[in-house]
Formats: sequence, C-alpha cells, structure tokens
Amino acid sequence: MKITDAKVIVCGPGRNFVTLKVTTEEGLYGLGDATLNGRELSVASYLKDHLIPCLIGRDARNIEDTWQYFYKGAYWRRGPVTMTAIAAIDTALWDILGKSVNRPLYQLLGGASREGVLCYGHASGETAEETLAALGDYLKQGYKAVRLQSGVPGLPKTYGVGRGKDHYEPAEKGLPPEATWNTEAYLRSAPELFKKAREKYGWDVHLLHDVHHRLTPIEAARLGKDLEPYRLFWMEDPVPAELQEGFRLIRRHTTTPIAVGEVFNTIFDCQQLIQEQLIDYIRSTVVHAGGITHLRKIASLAEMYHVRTGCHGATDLSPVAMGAALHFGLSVHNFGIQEYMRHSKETEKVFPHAYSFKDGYLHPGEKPGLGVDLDEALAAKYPYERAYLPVNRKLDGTLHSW
Ligand code: KDG
Ligand code: MG
Repeated sequence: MKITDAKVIVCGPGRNFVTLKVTTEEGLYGLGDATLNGRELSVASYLKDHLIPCLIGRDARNIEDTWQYFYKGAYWRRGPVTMTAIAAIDTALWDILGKSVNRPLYQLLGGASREGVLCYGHASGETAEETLAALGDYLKQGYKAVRLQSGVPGLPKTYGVGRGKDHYEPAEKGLPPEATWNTEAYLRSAPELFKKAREKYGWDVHLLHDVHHRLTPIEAARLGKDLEPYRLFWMEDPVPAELQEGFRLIRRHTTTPIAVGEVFNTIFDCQQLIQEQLIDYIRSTVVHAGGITHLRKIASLAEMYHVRTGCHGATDLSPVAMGAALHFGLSVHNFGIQEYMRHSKETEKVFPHAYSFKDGYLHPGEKPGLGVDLDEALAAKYPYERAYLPVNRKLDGTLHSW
C-alpha cells in the first residue's frame, strides 16, 4: 500500500484549519488534522517542505515505523510544530488503515469499551447569571457535563467567555488582541459561580472549570480548596505546567481533581505528573501530541497510575481531530471525558462527518476509518486569514499567561 501523494490543505471556514491528505496507489486516502492555533503555516511548511518528500513511497500500513522515522529520524525531537505535523501523518495513516479493511477506526484500536463518549459543553457569560442561563440551555440539550467560565468583575474581557451560544472562538483576525487579568478578583468570583450553579441546578450535572494556566501553585491550592464544596469534575490547567513538580504543592492542599495537558506534545511533558499521581486527567489530544500512536502510549502510562483521559476538543481542533479523538475515547479503557465545543456551520459543511451527539454522549459513527471527510472545493472558498490568540497582561501591564 504505497503512499503516492500527500498534500496540505489550508482553509478558513469560520477559523483557520490545516489538513493533511495522504493518498495510496490503490486510490485510498486518509486525513489528518495539522492545525496549531495561531501558528498554522509553520506546520503546513514543516509538512510540505520537510516531511512529505520522505513520506512518498513509504508503505501506509507501517504506522509505528513511520512515526519513529519522523520522530527519531529528524534528530530534532518534540515541540508543538514537529509533533502536530507527525500527528497529522499518523492520523491519516490510521484513517487509511480503517478504510483498507472497511472498519471504523475504533474497531482497530481494541473495539468499543463503552456505548458512547461522555462529553462536556461550554457555558459562559459576562456575569454569573448569564453563565447559569447558558448552563440551563446545555442541560436542556441533554449535556451531562458542562464547563463554566464567567467574566471576572472589573475586567473588560475574560478568557473562556464566548461570542455565541454554543460557540467559543478565542483567535481573532489581525494582530494579537490584549486582555487583562486580576488574580484576586478571579479567586473571589470563581467559587461564587459554582456555589450559585449548585444552588440553582443541584448535583446531577458534572461541572468543570478551566483556570487557563493563570495561577501560582499556592493560589491554585487555595482555589481548589474553595471549590471543594461544589464537587467539580475537574479544575483544569491551574498553573503553567513546565514545572511538573509544582503540582505537588497543589495536590497537598486540595481534593479537587486536576486536569492538565492540552498544550503537551509528548509523554515526557506529563511523565512526572502521571507517575507521582499529581493529576487526575490528562488532556493531551491526537493532533498536538503526536497522533493516535503516541496518545495511546500516554494513555497506557496514565492507566497504570489511575489517571484518566480528557482530550482537548476546542474549536481550533478540526472535525478530523474530533473524529480521531472519539474513536480513541470509545476504545481506550481509562477514558474520562471528551471536550466538545461545537464548530461553526461553515466548518461543519467543509468537514462532513459521521460522529454525532445524543443525550450528553458523542459517538464516532460506523463509517470506515475516521468517518470524517473534507470537501476540498468548498474549503477553497474560505481562504486562510492570519489570526492570533490574545495576549494577557496584569493590571500594571506585566505580561501574564493567556
Ligand atoms: O488554542 C487554544 C484553545 O484551544 C484553548 O484556549 C482552549 O483552553 C482551551 C480549552 O480548554 O478548550
Ligand atoms: Mg483549556
């Protein structure tokens, strides 16, 4: 099953996406998501200029060897650009493998371990009241788990507060917008939001929250303690995770479960976090952590230490990544939850897909391979436009984590 062609398709249906399409001599093709928010064209170039010339002529069935070839063979290992490019190739090869045997991918990954993939939606608003109203809408749609984010009183704009009902898109066209941050105001308002949510909607819904790397370990420990009475499913990214041992301090102080890892790109980013049981959920996902092949290794390590998966699934991960995440989530034993931010209507049309949502669960569908396609003619109508995530500053102007 020789690879005869591979091309990179860059498009912007509502937001920018980079997709790799790999074709074999039999005429089978597979897709891989290669989108790295705000740095899209670097991955496109890495694929086009450096990896695709070496991919042509390889046997599409040798997925592990191809992964090792591009990881170890480059000499320069790891990093988000490299690992996103490798992930796109890996995902496309798994898609081809599924199509070649006429099976949905999850059946090649050990089969279904559950009937559906529990997912969480995003409720947000400028005020706690708006966020609670959005939570009510999610519950009506059947969601069993919802992430709550709300504006911080006194700040003009806060991370995670969406621009539409189901839709949250943080990247903006042009140069990076600037946001502001006030830790004390946030630490006062966040527990209030969850208190009100439990008072209004009770205990049957799983509630989640994303801190987005904005605290120090001791601040995160305090937030975790203050959130304990409201029994969160998780507190995500409490601190930047370059310093893995920093999580020891948080862990010592709180039983609020911790999720981390959407920006990780290899198993080495979470090795200590997992082995010391400093986290409860690993958020790394197919597209940014080296594809299905590498994510399975992360999940296997995590399983030994009672850590479950919780793959990133924001709108900057294309439906190709979502399809892959759902086959992975349906099959892997230590699955926890899957993030689900609905894509824009334009994105949904450009990427027709077999996955579907019902009663709080997603299912990848039964089409061979990933079950996600790309309408290239339609994609061509939405050209790439440069867009960036915001940068964040404290009230005195100091640059802070976004
Ligand atoms: O590209 C960055 C976004 O995907 C990120 O801000 C979303 O934190 C995020 C999340 O948990 O979905
Ligand atoms: Mg996050």
